[in-house]
Amino acid sequence: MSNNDPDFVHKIVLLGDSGVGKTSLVQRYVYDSLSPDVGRTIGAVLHVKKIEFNDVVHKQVIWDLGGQESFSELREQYCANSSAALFVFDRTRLETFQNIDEWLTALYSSAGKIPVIAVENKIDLESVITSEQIKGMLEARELIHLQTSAVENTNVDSAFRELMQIIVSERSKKE
Ligand SMILES: Nc1nc2c(ncn2[C@@H]2O[C@H](COP(=O)(O)OP(=O)(O)OP(=O)(O)O)[C@@H](O)[C@H]2O)c(=O)[nH]1
Ligand SMILES: [Mg+2]
Repeated sequence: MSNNDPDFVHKIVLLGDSGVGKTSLVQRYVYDSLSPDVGRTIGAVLHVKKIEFNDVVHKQVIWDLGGQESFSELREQYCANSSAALFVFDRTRLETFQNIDEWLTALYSSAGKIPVIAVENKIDLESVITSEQIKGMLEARELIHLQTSAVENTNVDSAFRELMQIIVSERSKKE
């Protein structure tokens, strides 16, 4: 196997309401760029990134789902066979956080109870959600919480790396 052939392939899915910044986070992470006018994602878009992690090459197949309600029937199909997910919410819109169970239900019903990181995006802007609200909701659902800004490129790589770390440790538990 050449150095560039992946040893492992993981499907990662990005979930969350329309406009929370899923596409912006993926653009940052995969292409190291940001276009302010990406537009709403229609259906879902697939991206691929290879990363080296603990001296092993991992291929991340990243599904960026369109958050609009009209795509809700497709969600479960897109979530099938995922290894892990990022649930993204926008700290300037409370409802994007309150809709968490709608997203988790769709995810878990098709992929099983896979690891999820809750990503509080747009930390370059003022928040309307209290840290108590976030803590309460996420602790009850046993989700890790990370804060990102796709615009300022804060923590974006770390979010995907942390997810890889979880995937790898879950895999080793099963072996
Ligand atoms: N200030 C700020 N704006 C952001 C950030 N991330 C994304 N945005 C902006 O939020 C808007 C929506 O971002 P998208 O990445 O298209 O959101 P999405 O979640 O992919 O939306 P759908 O494809 O409709 O589900 C865009 O105008 C982005 O530039 C951020 O971290 N900070
Ligand atoms: Mg999008």
